[in-house]
Amino acid sequence: MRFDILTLFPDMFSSPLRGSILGKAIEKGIIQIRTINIRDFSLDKHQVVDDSPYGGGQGMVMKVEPIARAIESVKSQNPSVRTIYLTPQGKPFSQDLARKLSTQPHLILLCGRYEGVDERVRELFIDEEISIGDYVLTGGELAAMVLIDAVSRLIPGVLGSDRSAEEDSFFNFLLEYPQYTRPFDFRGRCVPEVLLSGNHSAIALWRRKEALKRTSLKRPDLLAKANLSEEDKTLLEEILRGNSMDDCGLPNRD
Ligand code: 4FV
Repeated sequence: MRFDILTLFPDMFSSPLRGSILGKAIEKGIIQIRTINIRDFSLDKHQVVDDSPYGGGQGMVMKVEPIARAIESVKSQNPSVRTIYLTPQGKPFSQDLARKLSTQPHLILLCGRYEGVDERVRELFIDEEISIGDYVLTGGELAAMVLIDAVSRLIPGVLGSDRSAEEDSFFNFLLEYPQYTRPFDFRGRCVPEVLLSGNHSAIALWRRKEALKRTSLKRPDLLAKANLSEEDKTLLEEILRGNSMDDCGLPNRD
């Protein structure tokens, strides 16, 4: 998968995308990331890329021409590339949307700055607007990195085993079950015995129950979207009846 990132700050992408899993995926050629400096497409002798808003008001607006040329420079190589604009006005980013985007071979990510882009950029060039959350950033770059990270790890070969993406939180709209590793007992807090039982069906049941419990406590809104089996519904009733102890005989903290 290829990402062409249109930005005024290409250096912001150097380290975050070079470390760890994404860095290896880039080395393996599974994903390609290219940053394109919008300023390079300004024909203005001072390479101006922003201007004051018509009608007055705060801040500056990104000019349409440099962005248009930058997008068309990519489209001249691949006319079918989809262009995404990261903006608070966009569709809320989600695991589901990440999964959909991970099927695309090539994406342009437009990172806004200042008060945003001239409206004609939207009208003429943007296929999809995506927001990473209801708050205002200084620029779309961090949002683009979030999107690249969440999408890339769903591409086969990026994560150690593709199975791990299937066990993600939100994979089927449930939060992930509690994870434990050594030591067994930390300051009197023990690892649930079932996890050491070797009984895989009992472990799977415990994990399912914990995922349901956690989701019903922390994100009940997700339960409505989760495709719950009949067994899940029975487990949920048990959970809502609320009678479970932890393995040190202590009442469950959560
Ligand atoms: C944003 C978000 C975001 C708005 C003004 C950039 C900033 C500045 N992008 N999800 N939330 N963008 O706050 O994607 O141009």
